[in-house]
Amino acid sequence: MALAECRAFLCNSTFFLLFLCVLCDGRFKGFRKFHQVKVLGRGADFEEQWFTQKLDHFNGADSRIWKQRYFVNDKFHQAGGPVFLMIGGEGPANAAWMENGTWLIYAQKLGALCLMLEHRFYGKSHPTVDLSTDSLRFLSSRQALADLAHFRTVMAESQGLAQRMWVAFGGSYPGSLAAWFRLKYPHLVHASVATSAPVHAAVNFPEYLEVVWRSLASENAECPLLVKKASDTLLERLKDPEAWDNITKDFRLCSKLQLPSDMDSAYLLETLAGNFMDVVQYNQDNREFEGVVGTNITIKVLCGVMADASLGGPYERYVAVARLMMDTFSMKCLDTGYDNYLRDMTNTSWDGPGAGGGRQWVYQTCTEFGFYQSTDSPNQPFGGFPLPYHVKQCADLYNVSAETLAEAVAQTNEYYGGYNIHTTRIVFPNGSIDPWHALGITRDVTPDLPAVFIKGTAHCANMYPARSQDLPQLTMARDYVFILLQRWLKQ
Ligand SMILES: *[C@@H]1O[C@H](CO)[C@@H](O)[C@H](O)[C@H]1NC(C)=O
Ligand SMILES: *[C@@H]1O[C@H](CO)[C@@H](O)[C@H](O)[C@H]1NC(C)=O
Ligand SMILES: *[C@@H]1O[C@H](CO)[C@@H](O)[C@H](O)[C@H]1NC(C)=O
Ligand SMILES: *[C@@H]1O[C@H](CO)[C@@H](O)[C@H](O)[C@H]1NC(C)=O
Ligand SMILES: *[C@@H]1O[C@H](CO)[C@@H](O)[C@H](O)[C@H]1NC(C)=O
Ligand SMILES: CC(=O)N[C@H]1CO[C@H](CO)[C@@H](O)[C@@H]1O
Repeated sequence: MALAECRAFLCNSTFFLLFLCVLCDGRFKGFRKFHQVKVLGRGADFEEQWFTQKLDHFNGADSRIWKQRYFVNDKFHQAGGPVFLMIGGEGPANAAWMENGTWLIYAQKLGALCLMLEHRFYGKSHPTVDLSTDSLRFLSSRQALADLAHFRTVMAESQGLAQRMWVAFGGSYPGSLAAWFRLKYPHLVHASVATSAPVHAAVNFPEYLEVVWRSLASENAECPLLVKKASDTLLERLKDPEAWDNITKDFRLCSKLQLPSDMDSAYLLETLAGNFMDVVQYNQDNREFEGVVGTNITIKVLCGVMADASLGGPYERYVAVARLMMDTFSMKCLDTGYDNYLRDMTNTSWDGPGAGGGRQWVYQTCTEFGFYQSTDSPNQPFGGFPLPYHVKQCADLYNVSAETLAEAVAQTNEYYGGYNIHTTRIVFPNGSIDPWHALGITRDVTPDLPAVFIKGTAHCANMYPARSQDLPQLTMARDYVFILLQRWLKQ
């Protein structure tokens, strides 16, 4: 997404959950929902390039093609050096990564050529004329991996890079793709760095909010308890229509609260819980270079508000958190109507409000991964958005039934192997604060499939540029990945 488009979208939207233009995203449903993250756009020095790609890699009789966006940084490239391929994910590829990021430090030391390929259906990589469910049939991780394979093959031939060692990088969903690229195409990719990668698909992912509890508790044991009290009070008040006027004012809702269905209350409650989920997922990640606003809102800041008795009881503090987030992202009001959400998410236009990635990513969750962050566990602070709320969206948005979803998720694990990954030369960094580690590889599978556990860090922390205040274990993790790469590039 170009800077101007990105801004225009953010400014015009009354959509609460805004989209971001980053790589290690995690935003959309699953990788948290659509984020209330503002992105200014960086990396403008890197020219967009276009690669001719097949629409359907799994049908030899289908010759349709489209143009896929990619970026190149040859600043560090030395003759005979490796080729680093950064895998794009569930949002526009952000060229800021061509300018900053740990992978570039490795590239500099190893003389690597750096490429980044945008994921089909996101950003400017449009394989079809629209986002109808008929078009979205061509959106899957398998097609995306085949895109990567074809890109790798053609670039190797045309640029004389066939004898080079290729290394795949990715964080979050693209981290899984980096692992699966090595797994499914071992002849094309020599090694992978799969950061914060959920390799196991699951319809229900209640562990996400359990980690949110623990991550809040790691700041202050009282913090998640206060959040739970506030959330319980809100749930109680929602039962009384007389209280709805106050709730409307408290949370600055765009229109007077009405709750015609369970979906509406679930959507409201999930939106408000999202304030905490987003902050936990990206706690202290060094994302400024991506142009992300609001990175100074940390777990410490939220727990500070929750502990501030001068604001009133836990409910009033929860309200204060919601207002802090809205002020940070310059949002005038919060649109929490499920109908509006459906209207936006069923718009099939590339100019539509869901096209920033939301409509596409939720489709992938409904047809491949699930990853629904439900409130089904007793050991988490929130209430009111159980699994059926998430599953029903698959039917409402794409006519995908609960049975079809369950089969699709099982098939994803059958196809990739889930935790039971059999290959070599993949490193799996994970952060203890990051809720996604619950679906990741967190223990060495074999000496050739090592995990790197980073205590105290959030989603994809090791991918971001180093800072002086980084935890020593984060610095060590970056160094360890480098040592592995050095070793593997000699094999
Ligand atoms: C709404 O808030 C006002 C002021 O905070 C309070 O006096 C009133 O009792 C509340 N109304 C309901 C129905 O809870
Ligand atoms: C990003 O890279 C540019 C150019 O190398 C540099 O000036 C800037 O300080 C970097 N930003 C971060 C956050 O590392
Ligand atoms: C975050 O940074 C912005 C801009 O620098 C500042 O206005 C705001 O007060 C900061 N918020 C917190 C909670 O520190
Ligand atoms: C989809 O979104 C576009 C851009 O916002 C808008 O012009 C169009 O009317 C919307 N389509 C429908 C069916 O609502
Ligand atoms: C939804 O899916 C069902 C079962 O596959 C099918 O019979 C029905 O026609 C579909 N409805 C729409 C609107 O596509
Ligand atoms: C939270 C978690 O599961 N962390 C694991 C990450 O991986 C290391 C192995 O390098 C394990 O020791 C940690 O337990």
